[in-house]
Amino acid sequence: MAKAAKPVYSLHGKRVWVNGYRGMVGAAVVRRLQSESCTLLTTTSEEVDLRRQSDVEAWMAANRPQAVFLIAATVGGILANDTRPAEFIYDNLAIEANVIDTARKTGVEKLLFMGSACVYPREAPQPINEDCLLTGPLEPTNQWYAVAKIAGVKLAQAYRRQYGCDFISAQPINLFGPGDNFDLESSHVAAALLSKAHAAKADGKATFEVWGSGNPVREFLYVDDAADALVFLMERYSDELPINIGPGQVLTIRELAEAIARVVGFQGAPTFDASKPDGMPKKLLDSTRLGRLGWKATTGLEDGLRKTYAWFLENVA
Ligand code: GFB
Repeated sequence: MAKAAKPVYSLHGKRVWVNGYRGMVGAAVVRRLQSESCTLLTTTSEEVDLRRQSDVEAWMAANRPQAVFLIAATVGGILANDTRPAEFIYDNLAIEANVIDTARKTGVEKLLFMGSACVYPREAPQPINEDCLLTGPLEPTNQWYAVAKIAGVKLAQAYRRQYGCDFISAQPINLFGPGDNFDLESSHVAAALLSKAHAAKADGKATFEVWGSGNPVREFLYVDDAADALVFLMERYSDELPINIGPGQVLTIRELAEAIARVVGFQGAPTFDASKPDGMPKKLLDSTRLGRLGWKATTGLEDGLRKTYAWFLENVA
């Protein structure tokens, strides 16, 4: 692994705002920042509705964050994306525009906007590198969310160019981990299948249902690794090009379902519901640029799934 790039910004002694901290990623960033000597500021959507410009302006003027992790977003898995397009595009556009513009007005020193791997074209060459942004049509099931996230990347770039703000953006691949959403209608695949395999085992069933063909290929990153990468980038990256975050390993959804069955201790086999969408056929990020800066994921998939299942058993089941 490359030696870690020199820090370009220090969180030491800074007032650091992590929004969306009750979500899986925000909570993991808060956990990660506990080992940094900074003052943590957190907000939930009940405390500050980031879709309302006046609320954002009032909160930021009163609390004066110096560094911002812009994590808050309306998120969900393939079905939620496909069936709630207005929420996914409007909420995310409003959140990003309000926070980024107010960050400039209130003199925020550094802001990291969390994008998503779904910003890249459906037919992008694999592994997908950062230059593929806006080179082709998007995956239809999550185009609304993708358009909003692309706008966030562009906002960060525009504020760098016009105002010289040190705003950056990062694109993590599909995330999972403790604090994930396990609701079957709105969750992503890893949480959904952990929950379904658990229920099948508890009910003595022979199978659990997996949406689609099982053939899509995905890369998964454990959320605490993602949080570590976000903090790493906050301190060591300053450029207008968004930067990919992924461990570089892929598997099919069928293989994921089998790994989850092992972790849960479910003896049966998954079945596939072809009436449900597959979404993007393959999503693997080229994270070479991040690797060159000296960052690497450390949690293997099954290890991460085991930790996530332990959290599920304690908090949800
Ligand atoms: O995780 P997921 O919803 O997100 O689905 P995407 C990944 C794959 O798992 C798809 C399949 O091929 C799904 O059809 N899958 C199988 C399931 N069973 C299930 C299940 O029970 N629940 C879910 N949710 N999927 C997301 C975007 O796309 O990518 C998000 O929709 C986000 O907005 C994320 O950007 C990175 O990988 O298809």
